[in-house]
Amino acid sequence: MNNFDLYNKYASAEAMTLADEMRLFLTVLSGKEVPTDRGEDVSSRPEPTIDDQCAGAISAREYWQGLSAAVMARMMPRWLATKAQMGERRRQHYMSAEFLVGRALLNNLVNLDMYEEAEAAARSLGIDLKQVLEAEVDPALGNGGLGRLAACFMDSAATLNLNAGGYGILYHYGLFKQKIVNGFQEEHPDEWLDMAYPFLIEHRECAVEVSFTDMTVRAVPHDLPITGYRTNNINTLRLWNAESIEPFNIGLFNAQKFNEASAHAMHVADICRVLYPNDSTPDGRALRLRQQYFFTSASLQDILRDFRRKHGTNWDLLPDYHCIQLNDTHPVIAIPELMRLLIDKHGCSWDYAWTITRRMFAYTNHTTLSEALERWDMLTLDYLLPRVAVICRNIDAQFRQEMAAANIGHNRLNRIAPIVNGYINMAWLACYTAYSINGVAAMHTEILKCDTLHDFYTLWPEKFSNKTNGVTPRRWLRMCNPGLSAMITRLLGSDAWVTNLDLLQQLLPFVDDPAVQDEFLAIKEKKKADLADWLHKTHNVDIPVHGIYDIQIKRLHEYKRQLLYILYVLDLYFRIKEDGLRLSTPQVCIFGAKAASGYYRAKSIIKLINEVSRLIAADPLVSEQVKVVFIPNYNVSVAEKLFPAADVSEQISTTGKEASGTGNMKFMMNGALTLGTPDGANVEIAEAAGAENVYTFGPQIDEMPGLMASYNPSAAMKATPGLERTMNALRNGLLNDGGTGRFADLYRNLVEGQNWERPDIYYVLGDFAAYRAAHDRIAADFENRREWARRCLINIAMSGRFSSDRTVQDYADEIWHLEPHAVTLD
Ligand code: 26Q
Repeated sequence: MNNFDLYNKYASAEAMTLADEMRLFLTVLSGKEVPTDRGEDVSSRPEPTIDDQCAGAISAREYWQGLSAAVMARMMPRWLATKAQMGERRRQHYMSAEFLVGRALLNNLVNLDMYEEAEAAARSLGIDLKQVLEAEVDPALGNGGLGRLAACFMDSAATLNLNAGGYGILYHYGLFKQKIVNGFQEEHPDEWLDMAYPFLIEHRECAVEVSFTDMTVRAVPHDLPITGYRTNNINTLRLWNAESIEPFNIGLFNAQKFNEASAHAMHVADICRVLYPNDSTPDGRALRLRQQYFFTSASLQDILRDFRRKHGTNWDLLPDYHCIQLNDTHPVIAIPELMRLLIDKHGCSWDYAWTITRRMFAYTNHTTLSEALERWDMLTLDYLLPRVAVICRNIDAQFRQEMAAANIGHNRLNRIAPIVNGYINMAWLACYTAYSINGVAAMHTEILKCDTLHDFYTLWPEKFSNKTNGVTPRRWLRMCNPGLSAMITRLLGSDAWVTNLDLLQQLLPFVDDPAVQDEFLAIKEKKKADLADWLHKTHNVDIPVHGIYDIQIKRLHEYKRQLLYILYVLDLYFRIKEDGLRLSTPQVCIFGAKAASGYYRAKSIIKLINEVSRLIAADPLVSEQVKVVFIPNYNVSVAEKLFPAADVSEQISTTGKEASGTGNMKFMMNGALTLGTPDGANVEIAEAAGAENVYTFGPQIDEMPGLMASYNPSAAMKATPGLERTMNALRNGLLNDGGTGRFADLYRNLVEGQNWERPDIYYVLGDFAAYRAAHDRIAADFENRREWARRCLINIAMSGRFSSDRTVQDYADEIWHLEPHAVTLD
């Protein structure tokens, strides 16, 4: 019996209490006897030792498993009703290599209005619900903003009653689990699936086959239910797992060739092992291409099968019933694959297939960094997927013909044709084929139109639109900040804001009220205390509760400039130690970031943050005013503890480089003030909150080209008082990089340039003075607590437009053309 049958059985059984259901699943899944409430205080139950667990004691994670299974059983009738009622309707599919969904249990309890019931059920079995929730391990299915955006969109689509689903990959170890050893990042496999994950249901009967030159793989779907807030609609995120058709070669095995017997199955399993294998080698690149083709081909086969069952072979109706949003270039290989399936499997002509394909796809761009625009060597494609390669060449030839007919010059053609110099550019392929192209913040879309995708914009301006990102207020406010949520609900007289975030503007009449300001400050203080407590318990790190919590959390990248922040802190160290500066309020500088495993300089920056932290901790005078904390293994559940505790939101990318940012929006909703460059969505945040309620520094986007052309970092360093002293600490031995030369490399890269590269291409030293001045203004402004609170409250009140409900509604209206349907239960 698989999970699905199990859940259905209990779903259809007579009404049981949640506690009974939880007990039942707990018994079945753990094979242990479940104790009942003995009237003890459950809030501080110690986690049983492994020995005790072997002897029958139940771990918090087992309780989590039992409760999650019980919640799944409760969801089944709605999930089945959604599938039944949405079956004949137009459907949108979000294809993405990442879905950073985060923990599922609390999210579902809140959405289904089951929190209190679950609290009581847990208590009756002798455990505290909070402990159960903390035992959940994050699914490791994404790495950064693009993956989290996909998860927020799933949440909003379900809440808005839209018939929208997701397709992705079931990574077994996700990205990696980050440990910090001696200040250095270490990567370890993230075994999030080590224990059965109750929210996934395998649908073996829906498996399809995906073929490469050297292997045919069975793609088995695993479905994750996506609940909406207080609605019956439950959408589906379908994640594909790769299996070998033959688990091992029995002939080889019987010939004692044990390794060889399993080698093929291992190669197949590699497809789903990790997110973004190191792509610095050709083998790594080929594996990434395999992943992309694997999940997009399986998903298209799934869509076509569904269509054929309902509408037969009337393929020109396909775009009326299905549309596909491509989350960046990662799933763009779906375009030639749909052509292949329509032509080779379903007998369509090229022209017929092309007309259909062009009406199916919409493309979202998430970056203007040229190194992140994916290009594949046609030789790799020829080897792995020869038929797809032929189709790509045909598309390229067709594009060139169309352009020649439109008198597009040769030079321009060779800039924008899908295949140039033996490489296929997936963004160009998407721009040619998709009926819609969008950027993720107003400024980003302008850069696409004027620069990155300018040629396509002149050809097809009507394809382009902006869809500024958003984040789900359920997870990022209602769930992670119950105290603030309760205050908002009380002041507004209703909790309607949870699904209509623009209502937060009704907070405006209260922002000048000292009682409300004080209440906000008390809620913030409590969240800081919670964070400090958690850091103490889990990482043995102590931070002052009464500090300015100044937080930078995001993937580590040079353009995001964690280096600027840590250099500022190092500079602060010298100002306190040598210049007699005294801070009225301690500054707590918090970092969280994973660096791609092959990204050398990003890893150097992590080491530097940890060394500056150590330097300061060892100095009594400075350490009572400044604390630097690098939180290992930053992920969604850690983020949920950080956003509510923040005073200052660090959004300091080099202007023009951050497409949007979404952490900036989560900080704003939780009442932190943005310290940022006029980049990405920061611009819109400043517009919404008012320039006086954010700290913007640095040049405007149109000033950047001129500044960079004449930029001399060494001169900037010398012209900025104190900066030379700070920079020299990177190379005079004050900071210890373990003899690796990493800090000297950072210095050279900023000041001198190396390997024919210009120095400091991200303008760190150029922005340093303005950034430091902004920090100094913050330190002064923070002292006026009520005025500070007033500005935080204005930020919260004006954060409504950054709800992903607004974003998804815009996609639904302007790109997907979807009408809502509220599922009914009989
Ligand atoms: C590309 C080629 C080879 C290997 C890996 C990649 C790769 C992998 C992941 C390229 C990009 C990504 C992820 C990008 C990402 O997360 N972008 C962020 O998307 C957010 C949502 O739109 C924006 O808010 C951020 O500004 C943007 O950086």
